[in-house]
Amino acid sequence: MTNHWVDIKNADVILVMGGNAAEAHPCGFKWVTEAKAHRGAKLVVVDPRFTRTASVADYYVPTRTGADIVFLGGIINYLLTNDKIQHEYVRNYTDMPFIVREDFAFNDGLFSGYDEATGKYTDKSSWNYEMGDDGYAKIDPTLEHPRCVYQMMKKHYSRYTPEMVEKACGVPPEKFHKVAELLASTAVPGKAATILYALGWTQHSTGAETLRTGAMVQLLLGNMGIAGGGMNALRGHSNIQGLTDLGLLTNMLPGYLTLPGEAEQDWNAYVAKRSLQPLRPNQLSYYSNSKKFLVSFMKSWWGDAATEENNYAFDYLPKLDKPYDMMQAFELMNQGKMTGYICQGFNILASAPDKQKITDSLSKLKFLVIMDPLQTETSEFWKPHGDFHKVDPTKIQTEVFSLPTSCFAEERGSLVSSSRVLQWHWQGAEPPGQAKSDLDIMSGIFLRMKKAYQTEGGKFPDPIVNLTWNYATPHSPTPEEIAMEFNGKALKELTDPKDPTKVVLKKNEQLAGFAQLRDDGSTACGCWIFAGSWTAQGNQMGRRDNSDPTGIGNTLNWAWAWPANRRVLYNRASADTKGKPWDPTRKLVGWNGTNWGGADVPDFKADEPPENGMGPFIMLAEGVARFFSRDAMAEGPFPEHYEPFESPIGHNPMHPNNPRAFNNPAARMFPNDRKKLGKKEEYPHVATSYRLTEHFHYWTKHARLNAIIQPEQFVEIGEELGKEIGVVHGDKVRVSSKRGYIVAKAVVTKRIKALMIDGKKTHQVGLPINFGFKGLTKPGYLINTLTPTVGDANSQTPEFKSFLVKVEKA
Ligand SMILES: Nc1nc2c(c(=O)[nH]1)N[C@H]1C(S)=C(S)[C@@H](COP(=O)(O)OP(=O)(O)OC[C@H]3O[C@@H](n4cnc5c(=O)[nH]c(N)nc54)[C@H](O)[C@@H]3O)O[C@H]1N2
Ligand SMILES: Nc1nc2c(c(=O)[nH]1)N[C@H]1C(S)=C(S)[C@@H](COP(=O)(O)OP(=O)(O)OC[C@H]3O[C@@H](n4cnc5c(=O)[nH]c(N)nc54)[C@H](O)[C@@H]3O)O[C@H]1N2
Ligand SMILES: [Mo]
Repeated sequence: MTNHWVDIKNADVILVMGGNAAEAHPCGFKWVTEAKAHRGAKLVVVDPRFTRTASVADYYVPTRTGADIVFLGGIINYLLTNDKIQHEYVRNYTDMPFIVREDFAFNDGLFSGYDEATGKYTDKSSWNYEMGDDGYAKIDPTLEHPRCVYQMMKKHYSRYTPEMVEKACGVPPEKFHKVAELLASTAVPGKAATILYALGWTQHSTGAETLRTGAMVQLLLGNMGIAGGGMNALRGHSNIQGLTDLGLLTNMLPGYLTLPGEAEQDWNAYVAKRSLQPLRPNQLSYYSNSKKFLVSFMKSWWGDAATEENNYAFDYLPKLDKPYDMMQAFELMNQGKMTGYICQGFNILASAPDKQKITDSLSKLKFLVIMDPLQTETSEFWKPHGDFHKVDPTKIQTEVFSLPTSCFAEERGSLVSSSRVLQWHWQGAEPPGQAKSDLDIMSGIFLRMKKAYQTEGGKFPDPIVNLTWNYATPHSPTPEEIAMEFNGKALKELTDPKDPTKVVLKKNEQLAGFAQLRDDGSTACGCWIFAGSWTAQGNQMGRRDNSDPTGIGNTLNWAWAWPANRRVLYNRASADTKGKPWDPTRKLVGWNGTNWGGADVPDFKADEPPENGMGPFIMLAEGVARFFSRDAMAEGPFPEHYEPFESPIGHNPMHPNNPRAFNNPAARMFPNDRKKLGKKEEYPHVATSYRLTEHFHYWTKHARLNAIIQPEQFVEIGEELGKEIGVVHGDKVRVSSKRGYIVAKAVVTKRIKALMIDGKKTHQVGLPINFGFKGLTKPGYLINTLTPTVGDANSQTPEFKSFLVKVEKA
């Protein structure tokens, strides 16, 4: 979240689109209720299904899954055409005045740089601004230049008309206009809208661009960086925010630093590429400090073995030939190129797309390690479970090792919430039987690996044998030791660069924050954005003072938020160019003549006078927010609609005559998976998948009470579809896709209505994900038997929310 849970209470308009917060985030959803009750906020829900969130909405709009860029692009068009934008904000705080290169082009769904032969973008050089001789990007403050971002954006989104929204989404113009007007009411300073989203936006081949389109709407309205505003990703597992923060994605390092690619063998070039220099005069471009973050991270991992002479052990970092996301891993496994797989807290047979592919792939391994408190579908992938899971164990040689782990409530440590708040928790119970914590198991594996490398050698033992491991009990590090390591410390006495007589930190003293990081190897820090979470004053994550002097809900002494305990990102943008809050009743920060301050930690240089013209988006080289994302995204600088890989239309309604622009040209798709895509003629119904509030994925079905309240798999279909196929409530239906079929009970409901898509009546089908063949619920099929292996172009998130099926009476 750019903002945080409690801050939702400050919103005047709340758009829940691409998520179902009342059921998937019931605790956080109370802040929506607060905003409605105490501010009279309006809640708008746009979802293919009438959910429990929709049931308390002021306005609900059913839409087709996989077409939200058309809807949001329509909103952008509406705001620009009707001039419902916050002028002073967009002029000063966004890239609207920037001039785009002359060779940048967009033609019938494809951007310049597209290579006809490969069907890919091979040259992104034109996706950039025009640069001046002074080394800065050119701008036109009058916004009249035909190639300034404002004019380019107006042109790009002029095609996103209410008629197109109706055609692609099945949303009639009057409903669309109602949503547009409600959002537009917040274009004035002093009004705020927030957007809450989750998987209904991310789990598409165009997921990341959908979020960007939402962010563009928020920027036009001046809703970024203000109380009650923002782009708020409601995250999943209790610590999934912590997972990304710590860089546990295969191409990442802690703190959103990125691993080098294969071509990046040169340390200085690698650092330079990540140390973005300002694109406009007087801008901060905070990533120009990247070397401090990187060197301190490598000192944390490799200690004395990381020296200036060996580029702080840069050679130890893997150089990626490609991202090794889950789909890539299973593709390689499927090709027989992988020997072993460690599945830690991951029930992949249940949770990944195309169960058959996962089964075939796991069957080709030599060994599979399961670290889980439970016996899962994955740990038993080799065992037949009737019609639900057909395998022949005599043909599977994979050896499965089950290492029972404890569960979060049986350990202490920190969890990072969607609000970016690191909150310490304490152990509630002892783990049962032989269960060990993940920390102990991983340490055991590491120490044995290290010993093997030390005694037997190997191709490149250095990164393993030189890894820092200074824990009091090496086979059982404490969560406190790990947390202190992430915060970081001084490796020698540090003095103030401006006044060498002044000692900033003593040797081995914990860092107070990332501003103290050095690029000369004198600081160590496991995750730069966590610096400040465990200081010389102790564990900041364990703080429990909920006082809130301004009433805005920031509670700066409750636990600790990254970065720098800041609760609302980009909060400099909550004040005008002179530093006066747009809305004094919801002041976050303001300029008092000598510094910035208020109810939040300023996201800005605290003593930077407003007249110097520094932009509020200090993490970007522009200093301002981007509508034009340059080459940051895989499929182009402006979000464009592409159809899901299985589409009920069969072409892109925005580019009916260009088959190349049917689907996202940059999406993750392997050739063998392409053969397993279905067509609308055979699979006429649009399916989406979602979770039930009564279960958490695939594990609460092992708990009796949860199994009692939601005992078995069902399929949600609309009344009209029920009639068409002769199915009444409680009948069994067979749902098939090109990948397989499931059989389950039908819930025939008014909650899903047929929509008119491209002039044709189209039925949508809802598939709850929480069931399977292990646990106390009625044994059944895994719904990922049906889903295709297609991934988003930037995040590689699977297209779980939009695919084609056929529903029949079983
Ligand atoms: N009780 C419970 N809570 C959970 C979980 C759980 O299993 N159980 N899981 C957690 C996890 S890991 C996650 S990631 C989050 C997920 O949180 P959510 O994303 O809120 O959960 P989903 O149920 O997947 O809901 C997605 C919603 O998006 C809608 N949708 C589908 N396609 C589209 C589309 O194209 N456009 C729009 N506008 N809407 C669409 C669906 O109909 C559905 O209502 O929930 C977390 N919370
Ligand atoms: N079709 C479809 N598929 C989906 C989704 C969808 O919306 N539609 N949603 C996707 C999403 S967002 C998610 S997050 C995934 C979820 O997919 P998974 O993460 O695979 O599902 P979980 O059941 O949450 O699995 C977590 C496992 O961790 C174990 N566990 C719990 N605590 C601990 C611990 O402390 N240590 C260890 N080692 N294990 C522990 C649990 O017992 C459980 O077996 O599913 C994805 N799959
Ligand atoms: Mo998730």
